Amino acid sequence: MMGRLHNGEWQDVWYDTKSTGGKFERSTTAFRNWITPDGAPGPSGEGGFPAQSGRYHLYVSYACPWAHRALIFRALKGLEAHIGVSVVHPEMLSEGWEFRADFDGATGDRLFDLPFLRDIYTKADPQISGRVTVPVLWDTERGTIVSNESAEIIRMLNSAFDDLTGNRDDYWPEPLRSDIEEVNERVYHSVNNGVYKAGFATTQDAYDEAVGELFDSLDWLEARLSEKRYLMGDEITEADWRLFTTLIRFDAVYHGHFKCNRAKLVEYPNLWNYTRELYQWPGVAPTVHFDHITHHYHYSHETINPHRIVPIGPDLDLMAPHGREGIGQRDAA
Ligand SMILES: N[C@@H](CCC(=O)N[C@@H](CS)C(=O)NCC(=O)O)C(=O)O
Repeated sequence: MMGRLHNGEWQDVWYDTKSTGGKFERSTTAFRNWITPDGAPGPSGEGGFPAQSGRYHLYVSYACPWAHRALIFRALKGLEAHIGVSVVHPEMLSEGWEFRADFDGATGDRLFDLPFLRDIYTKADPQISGRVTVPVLWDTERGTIVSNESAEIIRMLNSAFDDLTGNRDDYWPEPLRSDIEEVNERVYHSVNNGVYKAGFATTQDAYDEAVGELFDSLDWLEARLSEKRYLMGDEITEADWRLFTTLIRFDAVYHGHFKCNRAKLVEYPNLWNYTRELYQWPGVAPTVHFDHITHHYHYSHETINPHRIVPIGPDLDLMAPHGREGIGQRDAA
């Protein structure tokens, strides 16, 4: 199974849920610096990471919902020509994420041709301890990791490169920030991470708690989206993109593999239409790779699916008209 780094050495261990009563707990992230327009320090970490074309590189998995956020923001903000990408192989096994390229879309390590993602972490810090996760935002000039926290990477991409690209679309608008944070908080704990808590639970109680909170939140979101076109109203924000990366994976992996099966996403009219609208948003569909998504989860989690059988479905019609145009308009009138 997968592992972690301890003082720069690879250890092959699965998540420890014994110490937490069968509950899955996601560990905190190590690199918390920020790219800013002029290299001034951001809200955490140190400065010295100015926005420059061609300087930064994103390491992602197409399977991973957290890495997917970063890929979406790279597309929405027109950063494809400015930030390169390397895509790991969807199988995350005893060596952790690998740069094998024998899967359609897996690129290998485009910067250093290293075999494993952990080699990027030890390049940044030879003594590092912790999990080796995607996404990773790499600085080619200083030869280190700027950040491996997707929530912060998307905020950098949202604005740091605006002078360079001229794209001033803002998914983190000042007047909505506290409302966005409030929704993010619930969505993170009960939905984005909630599906993992359900899937990785090793006691019935831990599963019951996670899956209960998950579906309470999906009901709440369904009601909210029956009145608002987007989570904050008429304007699409980061809150929507953070929710989207979980919803798009829901029926393909979380419903079956993670036992989140009280209902399917397609059974929620508003959530399903909303997911299709976001999927159809310019630039977004090419960031969604169901082959990587389906293969990764079913193949990598031996404790859940020991025979690594990758299921056949479902067949989702994501390009069907979403019909969301009129939602929320009555209130505005
Ligand atoms: N806080 C991180 C979490 C990223 C994360 O957990 N990524 C998963 C893939 S979906 C991973 O790389 N897991 C490997 C591991 O935990 O060892 C973020 O949002 O950027």
